[in-house]
Amino acid sequence: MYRLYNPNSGEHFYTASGGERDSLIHVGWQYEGTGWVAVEKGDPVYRLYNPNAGDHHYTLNSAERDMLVDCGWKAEGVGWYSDPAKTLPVYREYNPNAISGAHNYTTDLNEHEHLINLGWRNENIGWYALAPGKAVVCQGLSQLHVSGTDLLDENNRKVVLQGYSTFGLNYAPQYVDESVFRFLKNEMHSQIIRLALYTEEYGGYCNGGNQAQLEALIDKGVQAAKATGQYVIIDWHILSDGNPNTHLEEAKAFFAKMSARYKNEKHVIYEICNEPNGVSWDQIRSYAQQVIPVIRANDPKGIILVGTPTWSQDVDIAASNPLTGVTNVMYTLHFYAATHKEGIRDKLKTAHAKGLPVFVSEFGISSADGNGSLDEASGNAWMSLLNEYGISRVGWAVNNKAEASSLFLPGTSTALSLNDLSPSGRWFEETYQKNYKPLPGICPAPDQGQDAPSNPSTPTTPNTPPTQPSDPSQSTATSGSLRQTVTLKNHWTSNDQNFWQYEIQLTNMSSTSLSDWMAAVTWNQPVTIDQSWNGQYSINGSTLTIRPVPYNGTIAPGQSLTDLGIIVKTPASSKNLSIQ
Ligand code: IDC
Repeated sequence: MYRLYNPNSGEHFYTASGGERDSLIHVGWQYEGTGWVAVEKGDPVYRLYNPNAGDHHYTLNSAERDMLVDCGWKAEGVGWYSDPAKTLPVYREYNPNAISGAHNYTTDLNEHEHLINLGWRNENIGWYALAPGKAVVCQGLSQLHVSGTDLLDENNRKVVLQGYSTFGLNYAPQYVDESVFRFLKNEMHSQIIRLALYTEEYGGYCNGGNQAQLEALIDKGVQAAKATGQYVIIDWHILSDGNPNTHLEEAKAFFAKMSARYKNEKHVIYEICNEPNGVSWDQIRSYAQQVIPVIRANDPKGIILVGTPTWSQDVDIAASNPLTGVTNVMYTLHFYAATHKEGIRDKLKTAHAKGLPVFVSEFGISSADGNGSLDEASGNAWMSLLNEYGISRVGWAVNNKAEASSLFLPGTSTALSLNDLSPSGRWFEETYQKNYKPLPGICPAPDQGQDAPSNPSTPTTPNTPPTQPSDPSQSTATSGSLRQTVTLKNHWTSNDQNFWQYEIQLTNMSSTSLSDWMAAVTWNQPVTIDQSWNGQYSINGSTLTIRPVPYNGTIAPGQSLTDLGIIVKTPASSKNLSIQ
């Protein structure tokens, strides 16, 4: 049974069909080897599909199948067979926080127990297998390539990278360090680090900087990125030297050296001019047409990023006359959200419509000068568009300078913690956490997953499915076709009592209408009701039962009741109320 993973919904899916496997891989599912070996004939395991949640469910129990069909699930026939000799149990667990991908199935007892410790519900044995499966491990960083407007990995899966730019290597070399890069990856959800090598600024590569030292720092950064599993950009950071041709010869010599050194490193990306300014696209184009062949002479594949006019804003102009005869090239767009808004987004829309591959190799939510006030709303509007187009993004900058775009607060050291984050750093951490898409890694070809396990008694270790972080102020549960979401909206103390206000949302997940519904909420301790609305509420100890009032007794298919709510009280000493 092939096992596949959908990084968008978190669902694992199992199929015996190689054709179905391949078509799912083609649309972005990750191949994870085999889940188990099934018998060819035995007890049927039914496969069902929930068109609302986009989720599959599998069961041996025909009564459970029929009940789900009544609730609107689609029966998809027999998925596979369970071994009547009960050779090897396939355990089933349920994640109460997930809407889709809520079940996991495994023959590995360790995985089963691990998930239960993480808060999954034990649903015991789903069915029986003949032998364990064989997980494939996808690891390492895949060589990327450009296709249309997209960045794809070696398995042609779409990749959207997010990460951070160092500050100028000449100014802040101390952040080029494996421990810092590890912090950015583990705590700030980074997958790519940009090494900003200023050319003309004080102490830059073409302005008195110690070139050997700067190159050693780049090498340290390239190695640290690799050691922490991140891509890395070598950024020729022109800025006050607005015309890239000013240092054309130095750029050619530099990229000849870099590409010779890193031609076999799949994680290295070259950015040949940060922010051209006061110069036409024709001049930048001519520069690029000379520097790119220098890189290609050594490294035929590495991604190359090319700056665009007006501090890398005019992607629309580049799109009207892109480079020719080059491959794996993308064009950069930079924005600082407090300054650059709809007008620059329109340029991106124009460029995207013309098929220009765009990479946001630098951005911030401060003003264009890297300082001033932050505009998170504008930053969020930018994120939606980048997400819609699947454009990779790199934030400015890993530093503790007293300016708004620094990720870390002034005075903090390089022994970083999340307490060191500036307001901009906090926005990046939260935004990147929300948008995180795991890197797929280099996966063995599917056929290798067909091998019979060499030692059937050794349990395989399939990748652990993602657990949705449980939000203590919200709880979601589904019972039959009713999904309930209970959200803590407010909490206050008055007259020596704690008051907790909840909003309750009920959704009919089925395709038939639901009447005489009943919902229940259980807390970790007894509560009493202070106020309630739009339902009949009764408390028994720590359990609340909700039944309809005359005007909301029926919920149409797919519809929600959103106006139910309650305020409950606990004694002053009971400060930790949580939903079970
Ligand atoms: C800025 C730094 C600032 C420094 C200046 C010149 O934040 O402390 O004084 O460079 O060395 C860019 C550039 C990037 C700028 C950044 C903020 O690529 O080098 O860094 N910015 O001004 N483009 C738009 C904004």
